[in-house]
Order: sequence, then C-alpha cells, then structure tokens
Amino acid sequence: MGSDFNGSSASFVKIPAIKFTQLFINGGFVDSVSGKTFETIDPRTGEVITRVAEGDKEDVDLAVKAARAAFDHGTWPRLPGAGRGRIMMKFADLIDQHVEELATLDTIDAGKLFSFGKTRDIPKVAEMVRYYAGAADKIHGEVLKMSRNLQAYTMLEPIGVVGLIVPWNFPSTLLFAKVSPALAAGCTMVIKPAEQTPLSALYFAYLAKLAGVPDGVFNVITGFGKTAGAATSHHMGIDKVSFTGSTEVGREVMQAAAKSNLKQVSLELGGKSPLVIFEDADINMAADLALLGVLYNKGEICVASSRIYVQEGIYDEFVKKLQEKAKDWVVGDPFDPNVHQGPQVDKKQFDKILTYIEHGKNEGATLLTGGKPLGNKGYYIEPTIFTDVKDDMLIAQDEIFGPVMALMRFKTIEEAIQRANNTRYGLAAGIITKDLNVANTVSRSIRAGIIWINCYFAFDRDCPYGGYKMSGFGREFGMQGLYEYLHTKSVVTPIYNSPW
Ligand code: TXE
Repeated sequence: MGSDFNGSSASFVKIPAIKFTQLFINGGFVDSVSGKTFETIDPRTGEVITRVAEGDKEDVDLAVKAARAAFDHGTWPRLPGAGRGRIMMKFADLIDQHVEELATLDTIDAGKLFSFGKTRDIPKVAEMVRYYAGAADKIHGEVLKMSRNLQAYTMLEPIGVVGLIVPWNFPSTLLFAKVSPALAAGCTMVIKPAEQTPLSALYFAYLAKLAGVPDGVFNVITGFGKTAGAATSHHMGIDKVSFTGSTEVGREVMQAAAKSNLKQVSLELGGKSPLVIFEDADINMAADLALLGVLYNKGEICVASSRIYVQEGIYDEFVKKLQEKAKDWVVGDPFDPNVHQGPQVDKKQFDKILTYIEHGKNEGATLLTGGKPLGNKGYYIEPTIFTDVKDDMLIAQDEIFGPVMALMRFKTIEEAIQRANNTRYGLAAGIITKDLNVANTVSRSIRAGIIWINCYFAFDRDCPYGGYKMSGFGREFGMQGLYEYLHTKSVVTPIYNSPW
C-alpha cells in the first residue's frame, strides 16, 4: 500500500459549516419531539462533526401524518407525470449546483473519497433523478384482450406513502435509488438515513424544497435503527418499506411489516460475491478488477467481490501480480486526490473487520499483505489479502464489509460454478475469461442478481439489480426500479349487447 498515509485530517478542501441538523417534516426543519440529539462522527479522526436531531416514534408519526396528507389530499400524486418530471429536473439541477457541499458531507460522515463523490456519486444522483423524471410521464397501463366479452385495462398507480430506510455506505446513491423512482411514481415518503451518515439526506431535503417538491412529500427522520427505523417499518400509515442494509435487519423489517399492516417490502441486503478468473484471462486486467472489486469504497459495498476464485494454472502468477499492485494502493485522507481508500465508516465496522482478519489468521489462511489498522487516529485499515482460503472459513462465508480479499484456487468450470454458488447470498458475481462459451455457461449458472463479464461494478441506472437468496428481493435502477413504487389496478366493464 502507498507510503503517503499520514493518518491525519490534513485538509485538502475547505469544509463548510454544517447547515442542516434538524428533522425535515412537512416542508420545514424541526427539532425532535423529545428534543434529543445524537453525535455524528468523522471517521477520519473519530471526532464529533456535529449533533443531529434524534427522531423517534413520535417524530415518525408526524412525518407519516404529513406524508399521508400529501398523498391522500395533496397535489403530488395527482399532478400529470410531466409536472412531477419538471420539478424533478429542477431538483436534479440543484443537486448538480451543490455537488461540492454534498460530496463533502458524505466524505466527512462516511469517509468516502471526495474526488469520487464530486465527479461520480453526486453527479450520478442528479442523473438518476433526471432518468426517472423522464419516466414520470410514461407510466402507462395496457389494454387487455379478455377471454370473455369484457373490456379491460390496467392503470399503474403510486403505492402511497413509502418508508425508505437507507444505509451509510452510499448515503446519496442508495437514497436516490429509492427517492427518484418513488417521486416519479407519485409516492410521498419518510426517509430514515443511517445514523452514521445523516447529513447529506438533510441537505437533499433543503434542495427538494427549493426545487418545488410540495410540503409533506419528502420527509427525513434522522435517528437510530431500533427506534426511528423500527417505527417506520411497523407504521400502520406506511404502504411500503424499501430497505437497504444487513440481512439481520432485513428479516426484522419483514417481520414488522407482517405484524403491522402487511405493507409491501423490498430488501437489498448483504452479499458475498464471487469473482471467477479463468486461465485464459488477461492477468493484468484480472488483478486490477480483483483489487477494485474488493477495495473500492474500502470494501463497504454490498456487491464487493470478496471471494476470488482463480484457476490453478495462473494462480501463482496472479498472486504475484496482485501483491505488486497492492503496493500502489494508497490509504489516507479521503479528501486527498491521490488516495484510493479512506477510513471505515465507524468504530463498530472497524472492529468487525479486524475481528474477521483475526479469524482468517486463526483458521489457517495465509496473510499475503495487510492485516492491521493504519495510523493512530481514525478508522483506517490496510488492504488485506488472504490466500489459501477454504470455502468453509468464516472469511469466505460472512460479509466482512471491509478491505479484505479471500483468494481460492479451482480446477474445472463445474467446480467454479458449484463453489461460487456455495453461499447464502446471491447479489452479484464476476467472470473473467475470453471464452464466450465459458462466460455464457457460468453467467447462467450462478444464482445472483447481476453478473459482470470482464468488468466489475459496471453499474448503470438503466440496469436493474437486486438479490437472489438471502441478499433480498425487489430491484433498484432501471424501469423495474420504478415498478417497485407502482400498483397495478385493473378496470373491467362488460361490452353491452354481447353476452359475457
Ligand atoms: O446495518 P443495519 P449496520 C451489512 C454489512 C455491515 C452490516 C451491519 O455487512 O457490516 O450490515 O451494518 C436501519 N428496523 N450492510 O449495522 O443495522 C439503520 O438505522 C428498521 C450491508 O449499519 O442493517 C440504517 O438506516 N431499521 C448493506 C439501516 O437500517 C433499522 C449496507 C442499515 O443498518 C433497524 C449496510 C430496525 N430494527 C450494511 N435496525 C448493503 N446491502 O449495502 C437498523 N436499521
């Protein structure tokens, strides 16, 4: 890894004062009913950035009341789609105009690379809002050909008030994977950002208001999962919850939905995605993709390629190449444009990752590189590569959500498929080969929601993704992402003068 890590918070960007720290309900910033606040921490230093309103059940009640009124009686779901689209386009422009502030907030809250935030994450959020704004006036049902003398058509209607529970690893992107289609569909919403990263969601609320999103449509309740999050998933006034987070909490969200009003649920949960590298692969490209696949966003990404299977003929050469490349991977202040990896989001994740690294050592995997924290403040961890990993080791089974790679060797294509599928998760997979037959066979055989061939993280707002197995269900992005927020209503009439 790079040598210019200094563990300090040397400032490459002037960090502006934090403007918004209160809950956003019915178009205004307000304190929580209890008056309580909580600290949000800068993972570069472990120091407090600011205190933010701590929402709880009473605050969720108020937000749902506002969202309910906006849905049941307000203009938003009743506007022609083009009207919602126009406001969303303005919202997108405002996001572009505030790209520096938004990227800065996600860097200080989550330790994300500022350069990425500024040039990719936030601009792509604006693009996602535009994509769904363009769809808002193209939400059509169909005319049905019936088996009897009936005339029928379907209408697509907004689901209603939606609860959007968001994690901390991509606070803006994952928020807008939900917000953008929900707005286009005509839903109103109560957003519960992660407690680690509340700041950008509040800034987006301010921009939504500026853009002309009507009061009550976009509400943000900052607070903790067990209180504000659980109040959202249990709420009788919410018609759907879209959740991204851990598999354990996903289960709780489903239980809450079942126990309350049987609200609809979609879940995007954990993963343990395989990257399968065949002998004919370009080793240089494969090593780049493997490193990126596991180290991007410090490994805090649900589709991280945390299990790497390499065919035995190239295994040793691949390991050598990986070791060389890992030396150039720079860990440090995420505001520094030369840095590849910032700090883990918080102390809890930092400790979790280090515990898994110890498991890896104790279970007999070989530590090729890394394995330790870096610096004396903040939550930095060395990029860590384990070789000789066995499928049943914890580091090959559990989602670590950190910069930890598990390398394994395989012989045949059948073995690769069987082992790639040997997981309770099914979010993503990568295949590196020049052989089209191999690529086609493996991509059809792996049970996962998205397969990348000779690439990784090739996300695009047009392309739906989501889980198989315990990685959840429902899809985000693309037109399927929009249908998650729409109900189908069928309307049927007899055709008179003909027997039906
Ligand atoms: O997630 P939680 P945590 C995985 C990853 C990570 C682990 C734990 O492996 O190490 O989960 O992270 C809200 N009812 N992923 O503990 O708790 C919470 O406030 C309703 C994968 O941070 O699932 C936050 O807003 N909501 C993942 C959101 O759920 C509740 C991204 C996620 O937090 C709740 C994040 C409850 N009972 C973590 N408890 C991905 N799929 O990308 C918590 N929350």
